[in-house]
Amino acid sequence: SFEHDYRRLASEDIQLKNESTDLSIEALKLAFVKNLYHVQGKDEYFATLHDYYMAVAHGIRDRLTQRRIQTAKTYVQQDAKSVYYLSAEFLMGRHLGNSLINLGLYKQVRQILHESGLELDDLLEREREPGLGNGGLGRLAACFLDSLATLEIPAVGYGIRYEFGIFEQAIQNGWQREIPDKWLSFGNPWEIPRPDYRVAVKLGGHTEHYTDEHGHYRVRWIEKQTVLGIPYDTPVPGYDTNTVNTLRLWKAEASEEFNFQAFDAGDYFGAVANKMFSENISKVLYPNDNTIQGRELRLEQQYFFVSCSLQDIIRLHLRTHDSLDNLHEKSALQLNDTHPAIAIAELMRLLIDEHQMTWEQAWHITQNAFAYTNHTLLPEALERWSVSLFSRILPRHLEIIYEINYRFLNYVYTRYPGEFDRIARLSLIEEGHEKQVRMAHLACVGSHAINGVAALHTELLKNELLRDFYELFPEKFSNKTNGVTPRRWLLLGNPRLANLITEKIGKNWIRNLEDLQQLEAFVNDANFRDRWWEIKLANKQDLTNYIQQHHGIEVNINSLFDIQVKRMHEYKRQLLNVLHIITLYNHIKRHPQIEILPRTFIFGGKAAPGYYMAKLIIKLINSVADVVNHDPDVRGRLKVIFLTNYSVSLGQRVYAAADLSEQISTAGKEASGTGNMKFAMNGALTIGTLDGANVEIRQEVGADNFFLFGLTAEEVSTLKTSGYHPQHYYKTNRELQEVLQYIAHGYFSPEDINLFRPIVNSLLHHDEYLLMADYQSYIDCQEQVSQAYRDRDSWIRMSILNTARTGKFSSDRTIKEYCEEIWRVKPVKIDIDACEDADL
Ligand code: B1N
Repeated sequence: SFEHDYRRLASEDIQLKNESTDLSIEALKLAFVKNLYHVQGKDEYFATLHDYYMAVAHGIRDRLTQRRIQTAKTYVQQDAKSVYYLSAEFLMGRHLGNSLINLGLYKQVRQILHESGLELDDLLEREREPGLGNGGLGRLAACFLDSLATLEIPAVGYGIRYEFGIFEQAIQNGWQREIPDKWLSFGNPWEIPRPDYRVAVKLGGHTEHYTDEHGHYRVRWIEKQTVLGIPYDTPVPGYDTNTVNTLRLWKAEASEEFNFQAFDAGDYFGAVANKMFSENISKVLYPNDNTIQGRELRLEQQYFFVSCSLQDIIRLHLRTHDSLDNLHEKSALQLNDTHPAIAIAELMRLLIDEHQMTWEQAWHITQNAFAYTNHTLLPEALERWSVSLFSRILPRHLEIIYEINYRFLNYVYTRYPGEFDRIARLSLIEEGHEKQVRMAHLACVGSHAINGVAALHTELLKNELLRDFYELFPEKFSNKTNGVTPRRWLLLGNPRLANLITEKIGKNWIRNLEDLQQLEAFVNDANFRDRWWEIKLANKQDLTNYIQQHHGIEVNINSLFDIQVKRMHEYKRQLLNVLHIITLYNHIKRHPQIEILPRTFIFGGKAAPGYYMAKLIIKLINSVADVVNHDPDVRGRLKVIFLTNYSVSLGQRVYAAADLSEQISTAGKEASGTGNMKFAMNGALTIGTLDGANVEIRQEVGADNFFLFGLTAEEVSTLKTSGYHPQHYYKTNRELQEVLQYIAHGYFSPEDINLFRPIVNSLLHHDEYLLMADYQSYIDCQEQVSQAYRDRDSWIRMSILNTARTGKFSSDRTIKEYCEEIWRVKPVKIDIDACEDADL
């Protein structure tokens, strides 16, 4: 057998291990050449840049493989408790650069390639970014995986291997156009399919209740169809550790049994239709951020990946234990928002129906295994599924949810006898003309821990959105302020700054970001400040070159780079930023000789394809850009750029080049934000509201080093309940009138003067996000920014202090808190004898 042969070969010490683990320059060179030949099937005569990228990627993946096997083996041998992070999105970003950084091979590989006449940067650009997420929520999951591996925590990320990730954004005549993201068409060297670990997932049909041969009451789910889940594994290396964890994503395929059945019956098209139905499940990522689309396929996606993952976790557990009684002692299951919350009913079903457990025991295990993170307070993002849809797709789960609810509401009644309003508010089922399952309520009841993602957000959760649950189970609630990985967002994205920091304080900061504090000792060192500034200018030059190349727009690197990159959403108020630009433009038009600080306004972000207002705002930004960038009165003092197709890779260029970070959401709406942290870490100053993690960033960097404006969350709420009248601000503010009139009268849309009317109407008559109320405060604050930027020396000091004081916002800190306070998991050291200490 193969296994026998393999064992014999391995014992005869065929140098398999050394060949794919050797990190020496000679071994790497050889691996690249061999892979070019044998994996890509090319030699230098035929090879393209993409072939070279693939050859290097395979060489690096081979070096991760031995570590991953060793990691998995060690976890099993030590019977370690493991984290399973369930998320519908993982926005990983490109793998090659990150793998080189985390393996400590970046500089060596760059050198090797350079000696062969290849530039690493060119190869890195050949990698198609896996865009399997929308924005902050998916990127947070990716930062968490990096920190888990770096902290040597046993962990698996479970999600969906979408065939099409987030659409590619094109801009046509100023409008967003969506292009399908065919990210797999040139192959993906980072994943390994594992068809031997496939699982079957049922959908639809009905249930049958019966008594088994022991006289026990049981339920059978007779499904309408079965879909197969095939796992694809991607290695997740930690920084400067031997740990390599796994991201396991599920692809949906047709189950052969079903196909053949239909085929045998002569129903050829029926068989093919089933195949299409099955493969549709993992076909495409829903492109909404912070809103739901209550589609049947989306519920099927959620259930599909959750069921695959739980079956996989159970299989792994039973490999080393003979029962599931201690499942919760060996597994911490984290729900990344409610998208995987159906896992609570699915684990109950698996334990009770498939593993013959009692309700009470199954419930004990479920509650102790699960924890739930809430990521948003926005009502349009709270998941509710109609009971009728639920019963059609997941009939057994609906029964289980009703049983959970019945028992839960009985308990509520004992705590609050006679309080029927409270019971209705807490119920997992929302009554109304169409009954709905409230997924957040299911997540709260089925979990032992519930957390928000920033201090303010957690307070609002406890006092508003989940108030009744907080009163019932205060001990379940805690805050876990988000963080970002300094490996990708500083070391990889800003190598110049990273090198300067390492030169001054050593390289410990990469694993222990609080060490950045030591930079404060250099704020009074004029030479250090000069170098700090030169680096910022060099990064701005890089971004300027990118803009020149991709947008054909000339930018002045001495202007203030004022940047807002994030998903397009009304609550994030890109429109408020535009109102500021038009305000400055109006100043210039009225007084062409006016002294004005040169600024480059940079935007980037995708709008959900069905989000009309967000798309109109993109068009407005591009229309304002057209006018401002070409008006001779402006004389190049203002430039407006809308970066097409904002992504993780573009982010890596953008954060390093920013002077000013726009974090201007309506207070109380942005749960945390994580871009805000990436900017501050890279030495940008923030102009922001007291929203999400901005509050904590300001606390850390100091009020003097942060530009604060706008209403507080409390003021927003008071203003709204007392009756908000946006017209009041319009009538009393001359400048605001002028600015809105530009838009209303078609100044930026001469070809269709009413084009932007809906924007003006919305501001004047609803203004849900209080732009009018915050306008003057924002404009005044921006004037302070301009003044501050003129004092270069003081600006650089503030910039240094921002970087020095963002240690708290490493996702390593966040993950340590989850590990200690929610998951109760400990690091496991991985030994690799053959592993040499590669230097950075
Ligand atoms: O999650 C991030 C936070 O930093 C952001 O403030 C928050 O807006 C973001 C439905 C979401 N919340 N909810 C979503 C994404 C996709 C979807 O289909 C909701 N994204 C967030 C990380 O905590």
